Amino acid sequence: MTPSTHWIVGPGALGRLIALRLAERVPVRLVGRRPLPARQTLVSPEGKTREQSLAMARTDALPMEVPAVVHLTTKAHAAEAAHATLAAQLPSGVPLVLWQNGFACQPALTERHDGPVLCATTTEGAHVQADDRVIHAGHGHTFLGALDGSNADLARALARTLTDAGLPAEAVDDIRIRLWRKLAVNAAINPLVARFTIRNGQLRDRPFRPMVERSINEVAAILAAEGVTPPGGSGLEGWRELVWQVIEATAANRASMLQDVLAGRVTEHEAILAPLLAAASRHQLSAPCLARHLQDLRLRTQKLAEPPTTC
Ligand code: KPL
Repeated sequence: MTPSTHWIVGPGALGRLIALRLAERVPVRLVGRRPLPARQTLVSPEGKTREQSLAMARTDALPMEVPAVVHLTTKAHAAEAAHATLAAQLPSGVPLVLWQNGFACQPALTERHDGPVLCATTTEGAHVQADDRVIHAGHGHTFLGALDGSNADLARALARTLTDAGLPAEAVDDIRIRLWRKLAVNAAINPLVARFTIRNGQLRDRPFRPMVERSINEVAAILAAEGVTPPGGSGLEGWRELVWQVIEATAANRASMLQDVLAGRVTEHEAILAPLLAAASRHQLSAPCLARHLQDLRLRTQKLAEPPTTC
């Protein structure tokens, strides 16, 4: 029998959004480390609620079924460990879609996975309201493709399935550039809003505006050296336009890194800032603001891991 079930591994906000939308079109199974209620509610950006039952499985006790596709939707820092657990239980050849932010796990997992690998980058906005309720906060667009441009038919077929399920998607042959562009936006916005506990729109005001500009200058210099262009194709101005456009469009939002900080979770700093700083060092560029953000966020992660002091 041809496998038809899409496994979504990592039932955070994005994972559950994808699962609940895809479930209207194809068989879906949501895979995670802890049990969640099978009955899930999705609230659309227009405020419509829709309840659905999803098939579930625990990562450490997967069913015998062979999935048609595995969508890995964990946070970036959890992706490689989740993949290792899965890979031990999957036959070879199962396509994998990586939905992570940043540019850390994508090259490693593309190399390691025994089957076709696509990367996805999306501007769909979602957050979890409860164990059984996800808010689809804003419509977006998804791009899909393999780092080396291979498996174009698979990317096109998946883009069609996602689009039919209400998540507009497009197969592309330059996903690497698109991943770096999202990383650039995340690097300019996320560390600052997380550090000052502010919504994205507050970055437009003093004293934050010059801080954003300094981050953009560093990001633009690094990406120019890496040969990554902004969407308009015109250097620093192109990056400034992109970042300020996103800040404007998401002014009322709390960025994902701020949500992680507020919830006491590890942030995605290693996936977003570390690849940029590695590129800076390859090109002998200094990036003091980005380096300071990475250092602060690493320090915070260390503190999270320390046992609470008792007296
Ligand atoms: O992707 C984002 C996030 O919250 O991580 C945006 C809204 C673009 C901010 O960087």
